Amino acid sequence: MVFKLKKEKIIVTSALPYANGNIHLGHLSGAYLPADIFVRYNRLINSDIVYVCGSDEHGVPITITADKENLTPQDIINRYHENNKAAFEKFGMSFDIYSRTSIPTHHKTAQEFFSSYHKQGILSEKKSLQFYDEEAGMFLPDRYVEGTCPKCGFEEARSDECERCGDLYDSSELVNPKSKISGGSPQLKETSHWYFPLGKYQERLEDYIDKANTKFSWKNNVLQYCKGWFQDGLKDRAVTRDLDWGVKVPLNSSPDKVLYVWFEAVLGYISATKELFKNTEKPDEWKKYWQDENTRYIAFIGKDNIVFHTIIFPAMLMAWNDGNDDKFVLPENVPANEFLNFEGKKFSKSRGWGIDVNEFLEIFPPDSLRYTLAANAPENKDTDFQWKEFQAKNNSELADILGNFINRTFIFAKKHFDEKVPERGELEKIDEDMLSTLAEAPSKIGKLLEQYKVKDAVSEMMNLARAGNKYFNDSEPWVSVKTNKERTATTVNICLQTIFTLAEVFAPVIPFSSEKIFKMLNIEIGDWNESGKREFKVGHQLNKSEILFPKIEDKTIETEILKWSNPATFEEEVEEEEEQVPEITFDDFMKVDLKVAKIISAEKVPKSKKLLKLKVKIGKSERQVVAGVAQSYEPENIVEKKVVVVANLKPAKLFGIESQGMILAIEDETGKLNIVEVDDNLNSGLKVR
Ligand code: B3M
Ligand code: ZN
Repeated sequence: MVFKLKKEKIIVTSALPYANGNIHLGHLSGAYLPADIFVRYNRLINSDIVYVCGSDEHGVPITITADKENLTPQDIINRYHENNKAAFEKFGMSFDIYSRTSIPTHHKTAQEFFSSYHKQGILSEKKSLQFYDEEAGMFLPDRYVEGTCPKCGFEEARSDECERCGDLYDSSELVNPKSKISGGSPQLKETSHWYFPLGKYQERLEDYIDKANTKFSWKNNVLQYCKGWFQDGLKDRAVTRDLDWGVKVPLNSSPDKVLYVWFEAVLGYISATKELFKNTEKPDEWKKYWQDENTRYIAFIGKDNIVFHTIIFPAMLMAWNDGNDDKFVLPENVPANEFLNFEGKKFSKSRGWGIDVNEFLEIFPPDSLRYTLAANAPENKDTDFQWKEFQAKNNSELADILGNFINRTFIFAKKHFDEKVPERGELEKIDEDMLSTLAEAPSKIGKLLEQYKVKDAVSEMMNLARAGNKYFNDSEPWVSVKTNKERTATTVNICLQTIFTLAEVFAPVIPFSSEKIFKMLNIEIGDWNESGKREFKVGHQLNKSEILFPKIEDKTIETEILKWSNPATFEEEVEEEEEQVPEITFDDFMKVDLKVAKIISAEKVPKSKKLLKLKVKIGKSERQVVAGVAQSYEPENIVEKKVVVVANLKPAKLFGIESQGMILAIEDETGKLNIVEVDDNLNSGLKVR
């Protein structure tokens, strides 16, 4: 097919997976499949689009995996880069390039950015004390140090924060520090790092997000997340590390330092695009996709990567743009997804709870997985992958609706029309209705895809197949064939047209099957905008049909369930998950004394990010309550609110402050706490039950 490309250009990126483990279904459904569907659709509407991705190959986890296995980091990244590349390919990811951050093009690109900032005088060098592991010969990132909390004695406290009592302290106060890498006792040692002044960009970032949102409607989960960061205030970020694995800091004065992995990983999108064009006739072509103001940049990620793509990367690009003539575009949208869980629990690479994509695709066809994940995409909330549902999506939707419609049409065409497209007779209302449904479907589905509403788009696609089946049933060709063959011809003709349109609109989601359908129809995929209107010539020869979606047997699913649900592999995980909430009796419930209270004063608790010290009035009495809502409310915005308190909770000390009760709040999907508010005309002291 030859398309005339549109003028506007699009660059699409998906998060670069770390090359220290295999990707799992959760990754696919968050940052990869939605992007691939968007890209495939755009190619069909003639967009001039480039889609890049690759492995993120630096960072401490990779060196640790290497040490554990007695291999070099290079061995580790080679293994996982190849595994993941193969998995993506089997799954039908249509990257223009799957690059990697260990290549020279990437190192050079990242160093250029650092050097530009350094030259512009943006970066500052600051000294600090950090734990150094003599045995391992390295400075330890915070999460690799553990010790006893100076406050409460908790033995698994982190280097500057205790998970149990919430205290924040100086690393030098940690008692008995231990290195998680060597097990030895690390010493504090002075080091210096380069800092990027993120705070200075806050205003411009807020303005950028505001404008981008107004124009391109960002997802609410993404906006809320950014708002939280802005509320806390952006701070300087260290962009170098004391490590020997990574992109070297391009300064003679910092020979043993590398760039912080996140700082360079996001630049991997740019280096991947450079690499794509490197050995072509136009090696500078990458610039068109990054530095042309008519280029649209869309970054697909999972929710854990939001800050890096909406705040840090845009700030880095702004800083580059301030000092250089060739200016980069900023993301027009970052449609981050929530998480896909696996049978109710979080996927976890390290704990073996998940499904390896390569292995999965040895047993099941990629399109069945693509369809299931797309229909169940975690667009606005976490969703769950369940084996039984996967089987049902394949058997009752792909096979019974789409496959069955195609199959029965082909059987009729073969038996009664010699495998050729028959001529339509006079159209009846039912035919005209079906034809107009066909004509409308592609633009309706296209609009949804343009708004990143994959789930809704997929449901419209299947609805079109449902409409096809209904048309077939209502037309009763098995009756007309005996009495009025012209009617049968019309029905079969329109059913074949429907299959044609189905193959086109389903192409972004189930590309392998779509290709097979086009082969059966003996025609090529065309321009999406023509789809639903392009008509077969009368007498067009069809090819042999084949079964597109074999059913998945119970037996097969049971085996998989057993294989992936080995309790030993997720025991640890279970502990972390929500416990099964035990039933309580009415009397148990009545023991909780819930009262309406009015907040009369609020202040921040020094040194704590989470706590507010509140005074509340319950009837005539006053109480002090320490509440963990500081990340959701400013003290001045919470005063005067009428709330619900647990009034008979045993007093406890938090950060040394006594708390005499608890305020009810709702934790939303983003972890934000929303206080349960009571209508203002209800008096404080009233009982809640
Ligand atoms: N490698 C984290 C992850 O795999 C990180 C993404 C980088 S995107 C530039 O989730
Ligand atoms: Zn503690």
